[in-house]
Amino acid sequence: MTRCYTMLLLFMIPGILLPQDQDLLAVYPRPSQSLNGEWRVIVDPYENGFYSYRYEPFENAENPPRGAYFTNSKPRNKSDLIEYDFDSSEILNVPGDWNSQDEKLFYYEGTVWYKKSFDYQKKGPQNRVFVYFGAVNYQADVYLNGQKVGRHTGGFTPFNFEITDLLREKDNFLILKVDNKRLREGVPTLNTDWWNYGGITRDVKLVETPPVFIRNYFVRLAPESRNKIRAEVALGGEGGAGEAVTVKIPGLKIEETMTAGENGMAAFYLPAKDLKKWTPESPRLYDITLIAGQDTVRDRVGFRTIATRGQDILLNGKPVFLRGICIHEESPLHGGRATNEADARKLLGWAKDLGCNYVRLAHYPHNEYMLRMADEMGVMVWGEIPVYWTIDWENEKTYQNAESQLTAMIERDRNRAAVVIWSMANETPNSDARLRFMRRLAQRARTLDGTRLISAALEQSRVAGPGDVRTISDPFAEDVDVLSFNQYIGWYEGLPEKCRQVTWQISQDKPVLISEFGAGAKQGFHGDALTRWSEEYQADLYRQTLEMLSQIPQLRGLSPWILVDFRSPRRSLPGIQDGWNRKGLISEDGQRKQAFGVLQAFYQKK
Ligand code: GCB
Repeated sequence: MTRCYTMLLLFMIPGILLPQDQDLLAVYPRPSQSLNGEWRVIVDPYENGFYSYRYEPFENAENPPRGAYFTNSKPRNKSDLIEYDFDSSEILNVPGDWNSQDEKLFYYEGTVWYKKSFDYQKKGPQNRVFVYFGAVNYQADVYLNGQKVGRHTGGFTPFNFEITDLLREKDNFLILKVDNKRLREGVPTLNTDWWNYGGITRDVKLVETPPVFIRNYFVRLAPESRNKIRAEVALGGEGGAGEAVTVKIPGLKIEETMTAGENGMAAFYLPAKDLKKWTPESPRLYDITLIAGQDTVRDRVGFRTIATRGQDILLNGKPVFLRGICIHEESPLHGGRATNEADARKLLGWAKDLGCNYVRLAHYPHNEYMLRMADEMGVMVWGEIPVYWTIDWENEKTYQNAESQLTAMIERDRNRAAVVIWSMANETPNSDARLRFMRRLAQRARTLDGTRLISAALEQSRVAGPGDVRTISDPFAEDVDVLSFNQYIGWYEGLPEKCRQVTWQISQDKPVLISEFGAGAKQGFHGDALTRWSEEYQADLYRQTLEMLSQIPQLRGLSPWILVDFRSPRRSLPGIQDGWNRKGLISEDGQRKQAFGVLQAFYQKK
């Protein structure tokens, strides 16, 4: 079945794919050459390889001196002075943070240089080659064969650069200056409650495409007509306009072709007859193949709808309760940042053992394996950007940084049926500047993807007057689809019995999610329910909190803080915390605490 549509269709619903972005976005489904593995590194706290002794960046010079580390210079003769040598320097594994690989880098925040050598045989003479990074925390300056290819800011989102013109068949050297210094104007800012793991923390790949290539695509149920699939395909490279684009979904007997328009985009409406919707109980994914000229991309995509009606969240039109848990991107298998499929399977497997159908991936975009695994395992996802606590709200550059992280997250993950909520921020203090910032972000998210719910983890407040009545007075509550907030009654505020004194008056006619609650407990430490840090205290807090929150009529889900204990430099109490936030339901070495069973029992009844 082949049909052609005019490009007029594209303008009938808000533009989703952005023609101005030239990045190659669909990377995981493509064949690639991995540059994972051992990289040579030089730790450079004074940025000696980047700045001259007059503190001028070497890269600004027309001919950077050989002392610039990205030139990868070697002594030319026995008298020559070169004060570094990648090839006899230490080794770190990529993907991986440096903190958990080398004891002396445990607390390090600054610059580390990375170098990898490789050969590369292009498959077609006209083809293009890109170097792709799943994430580098926090700023990466990238050089190939001594030339700068680009800079990227933001520690949790993917990026790539085209390197076609610089690439050789033999002895390429790829060098990165990676800097994880925290910055007041950064996103996140100086202060967080998680470890600032530095390094090339996700996969590195070389991806080859034909001259015209599929840059990105968005395939989902058409928001305006639920019995149709909407597939948009954006081509990159010269000459995308007029290229034939084909979408095949064999499981639905779909194969359609159309011609890309002036802007290199093709947009299809495809019949969705007999389609099995994606649900947590039955996470059906369909193989899809996209073909444009010589380029082919294969992916697996699920179809479902998510919406709100009054105070309900509707999954495929039916009310659903989100039985969730928060997760940080830390590996229970090898320590440090989680980096691979096995980590994702372990973390999401534990969430499923707890009875979850939903996870909040806090507080930044997690690696792509988590999202793909959530699709496969049937776990709904809240995705978030690190707009956390006291961001520099007045600073336009900070806004642009947050917006580009939001864009990169949505563009990477919007084909994942698992994702149901985009979160703009966590516990941000109310002010006019902050409200403007957040509203711009929410507007941007809706433009990029009108098919998900928008939220943010807000804070609750006390109503003046008699009794202890709590409410949500944050004006950003008007802008969200789902009203979410964190609360720590019984931990930061009084003892667990306080839950019995508090009542809730939430006036917004929206579904409510509790994005966090919790208490610290050291696994194996026992006492009575009033003994801080004991498993019994944490379990009692869970019991009392669940009882209290169940009184909120609009309650449609929870994601308590947190699945597993995680490293935080803010948590120093010897013998108990030792550098770990202990609010996990599971210890860092995989032992369940009593509260795990309390939440599991609650979820069994939901
Ligand atoms: C919060 C934050 C989270 C912290 C947690 C805590 O409200 O959102 O990032 O780790 O509290 O343990 O205090």
